Amino acid sequence: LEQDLKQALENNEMEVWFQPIISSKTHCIHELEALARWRHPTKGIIFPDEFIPLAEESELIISLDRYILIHALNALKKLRPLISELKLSVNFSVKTLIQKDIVDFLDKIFLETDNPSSVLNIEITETGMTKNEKNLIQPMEYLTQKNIQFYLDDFGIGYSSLYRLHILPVHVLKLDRFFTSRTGNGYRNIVEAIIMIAKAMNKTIIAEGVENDHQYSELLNLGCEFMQGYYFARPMPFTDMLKLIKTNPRWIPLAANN
Ligand code: G
Ligand code: MN
Repeated sequence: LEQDLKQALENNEMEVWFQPIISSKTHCIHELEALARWRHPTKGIIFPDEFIPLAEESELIISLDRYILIHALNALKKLRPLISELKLSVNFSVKTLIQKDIVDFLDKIFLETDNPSSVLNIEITETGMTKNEKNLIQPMEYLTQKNIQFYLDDFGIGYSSLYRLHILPVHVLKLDRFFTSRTGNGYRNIVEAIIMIAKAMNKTIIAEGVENDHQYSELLNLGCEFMQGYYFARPMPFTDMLKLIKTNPRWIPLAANN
């Protein structure tokens, strides 16, 4: 599979799909998350949970992250005339972020794709952070000065160190789908506490994996400002995203893509 994956990048089998992140109250599109999808010649669409862990074991993850970033920024350039301040979230491995040439690489890509650096949010997970904590601070602070924001992905199920939240320039916590799906199931207090911690630390919360009306209203009542999930829209290829934005320039009709 690893050899397959290397070839997939060379043969452009890797696609970027987009899922909107929605403002809870207005249902306006706040930004888009870029998600990797592998269109395998014989196996069909393969989801990232099947190939990211593998890619993480090698240096392949760096090429993959960079590939997704370039393709997503090219797509964003085409969408920005429709929603002028539209932003993009891209998932990065810690490995990708601590590459020595990361700043030069990003500068070059912003120039080539004709996007300002401020359009980009970088999502990172806590996996791999413990080993590389010290090496992370410098690139994160430098990129923050270029108005790139950092999101902590899958928050609540990993290490979720409050100390780390304090020392790293993280702007947003993405509440893991695990909690979103259990708001009515004994986890409401934890979700409420996470939202309070975020507010106290001056960070924004995005709830991932919102799938139904019940989860939506619970999270809204708990003060969660932004949401993402099948309830609003599924991840979709660029052409579908373009169509959706053209017909609904600012807001997402509920279950537009279900
Ligand atoms: O690790 P990260 O949180 O970036 O992964 C996001 C993944 O979750 C994507 O592959 C995406 O397709 C999937 N996803 C997005 N919204 C939902 C949802 O509402 N329900 C479920 N089950 N999965 C979702
Ligand atoms: Mn993510």
